[in-house]
Amino acid sequence: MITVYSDKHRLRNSKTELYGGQLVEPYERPSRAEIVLERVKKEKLGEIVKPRDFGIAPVHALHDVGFVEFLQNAWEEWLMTGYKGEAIATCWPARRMSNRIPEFIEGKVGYYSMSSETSISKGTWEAAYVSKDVALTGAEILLKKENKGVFSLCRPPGHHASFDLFGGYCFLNNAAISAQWFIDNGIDKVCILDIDFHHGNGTQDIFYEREDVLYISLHGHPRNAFPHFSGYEDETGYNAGEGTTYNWPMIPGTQFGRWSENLKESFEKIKKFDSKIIVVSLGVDTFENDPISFFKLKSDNFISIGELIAELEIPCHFVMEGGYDIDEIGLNVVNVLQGFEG
Ligand code: SP5
Ligand code: ZN
Repeated sequence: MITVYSDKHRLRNSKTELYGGQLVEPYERPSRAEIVLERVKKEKLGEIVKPRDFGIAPVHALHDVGFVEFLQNAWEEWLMTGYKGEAIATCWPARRMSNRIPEFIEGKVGYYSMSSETSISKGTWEAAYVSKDVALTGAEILLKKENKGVFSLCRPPGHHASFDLFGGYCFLNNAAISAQWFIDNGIDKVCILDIDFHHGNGTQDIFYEREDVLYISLHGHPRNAFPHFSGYEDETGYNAGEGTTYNWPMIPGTQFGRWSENLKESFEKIKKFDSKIIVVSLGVDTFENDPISFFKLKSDNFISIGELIAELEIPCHFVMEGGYDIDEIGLNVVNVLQGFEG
């Protein structure tokens, strides 16, 4: 399987994450991608290719122009205030408040974010920009070369990023941008299968009213898990998109038995929808040792996940999302890909 990778992900190297009331070293750190890449090489998964520049148009196809401009300028604007730390949101348009866009950067950071653990720092935009090129290059390879599967080693991740919101370590929604690219290149229906531990609120939101993109997510129940305000079972789509969103929230301690039952059930939805391509939002934070999550999947289970997905016999674009146990992230990710290849 071809892996798309750029070392420009290192430009996303924020020093702070707001976690449990402290500023800690971010869980979403550069070594994550390095270790996955090492494993890809060690296991001789296949060729490693660099992304090409697809420009900004595919970003504007799904994200708000003002939001994109904000991401581009946020760090410079934050520096100009004289603040000593990284850009962290502290104030939001919460219930019954005004939705007008503020002028001052502190207000804009709140306006354009869905959570505050994710700091914006120097290089964040540049890395996010290349991450979407990694996803788009992977999409192009899958379509043009008629591969059965391609792996886009995106970093930073994307599935929490919505039309005009960043957060959850995400800035641009790589999986969504890739799905839209498939649609724009002649694939009339695309399924996004999100197996990251967290609900992909951004992806769901972007396609919530669309009938051409099926969004399916297996994740920690929002009662207990981030992003807390999205991912309930009764979120099923709206208007034309009614019935094209499926959520499988699961309780703390969930093991592979229950998890894989839900995966198999989601396959029935995928078969019915009959899409020609699946974008897999591939997070391995479902792993038992993940430091911020609460499922109990074991490393071998990730092989089974790949094998199960392969049974669908639909070309898959694997897009890297979360996974924070640095020691085993390479093993777990490549297990999925090798399981898929059989
Ligand atoms: C892409 C992705 O996986 N993003 C995840 C962002 C999670 N951010 C908030 C984490 C809060 C974790 N609280 C965990 C409590 C564990 N004891
Ligand atoms: Zn996650």
